[in-house]
Amino acid sequence: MRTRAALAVEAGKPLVVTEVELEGPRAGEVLVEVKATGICHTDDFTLSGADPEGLFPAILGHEGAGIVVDVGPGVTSVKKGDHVIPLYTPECRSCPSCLSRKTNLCTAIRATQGQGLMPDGTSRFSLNGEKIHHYMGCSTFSNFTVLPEIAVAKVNPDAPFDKICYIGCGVTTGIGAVINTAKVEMGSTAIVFGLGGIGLNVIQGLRLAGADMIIGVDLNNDKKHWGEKFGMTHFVNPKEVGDDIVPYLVNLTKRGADQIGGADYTFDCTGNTRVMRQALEASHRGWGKSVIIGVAGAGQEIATRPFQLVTGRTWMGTAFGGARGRTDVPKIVDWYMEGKIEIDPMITHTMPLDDINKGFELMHSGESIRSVVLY
Ligand code: NAD
Ligand code: AHE
Ligand code: ZN
Repeated sequence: MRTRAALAVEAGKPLVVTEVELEGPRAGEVLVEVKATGICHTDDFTLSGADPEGLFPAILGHEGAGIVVDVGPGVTSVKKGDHVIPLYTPECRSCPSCLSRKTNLCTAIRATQGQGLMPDGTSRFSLNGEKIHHYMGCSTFSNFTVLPEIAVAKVNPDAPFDKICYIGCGVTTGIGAVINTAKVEMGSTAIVFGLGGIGLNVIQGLRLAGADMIIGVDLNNDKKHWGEKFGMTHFVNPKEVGDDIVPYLVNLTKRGADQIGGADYTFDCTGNTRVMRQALEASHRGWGKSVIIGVAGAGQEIATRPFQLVTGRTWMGTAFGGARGRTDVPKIVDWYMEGKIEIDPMITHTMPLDDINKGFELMHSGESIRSVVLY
């Protein structure tokens, strides 16, 4: 079949909206009509050329929601008409990682996914006979896409596509980082660096978990009212604090008789390696946990004095908020439907596929929290 898609032709160039060829689902695969897709900073990161796994030409997009319109031989867990969210972290439930119960990082198809291919090592997308790469196993910047059965979560059919697409990455990553990865307890203190589409979901996750003090850090003062909307109690703009933000944050979080500062939990949602170090060093001596969510470009490295770890801080990271997609994503959709979590206000802009590049511009200018493309 032919489908309309936004094609990433080469790094650093705007996407080109065009018709491409899409082959139907093979064994164990499903064809999904994508109804809506968010634009995540990671799409921008890959399009910029900074992603060591970035391949071109490709169809980017990994934050979608849609309907199963066809299934290949042997598919048993979903059928035509089911509403689904594509999963860039699949859940096969039989690989050593899934069976370990220690990680959400299913390894069943990770190797081919990283090569922009389906599990059988081929692509379903092409243009004039030339192969187009899949992206993060999802390629939701195409109106129709093919996914492995293990990479779709079946969700409540009453849930609106234009909102729940965000659960395909941002919402789950932010809330999951708090609940699954950091395991934040009631009464905790926390610092969130970067109040964009991910950081605000970390904040709403912290509110859900019952954190007492939730400090948001962003270079953009417009993010103050955004953070406050979802539970932030204090806002800090590093540009207004001076050279080193760490002593400032440690002082702000001083509690208890010994007056040792530092937050119980800190989260990097910027992808900036300097900020990652600040986040670690602003966590509490003895027990602070610092979670890296942001994705850094090829060749970048993190650094700190080992003494920071010797004195009891833990540096950790999370992908997709530690969520097991087929198990956890339907539950998060239900939380949204039950009013337990907010999504609507964070979707600040919607647009047709033809205007997808506008969504990237809004991200760069800091005007949007999330832009969603509606097919
Ligand atoms: P975004 O562009 O919406 O938000 C980034 C925010 O960080 C902006 O508000 C910006 O002003 C702020 N910021 C930038 N530099 C800063 C600095 N030096 N100090 C303080 N604030 C700063 O991006 P997003 O969609 O929220 O994504 C955030 C990061 O998370 C990206 O690196 C993205 O690739 C990554 N990400 C990771 C996962 C995962 O599973 N680990 C999932 C989704 C996104
Ligand atoms: N390909 C990059 C890393 C990109 C990355 O870390 N991706 C996250 C999801 S970001 C979603 O917006 C992820 O899931 N990582 C785990 C994985 O298996 O890819 C690189 O540096 O090579
Ligand atoms: Zn993402």
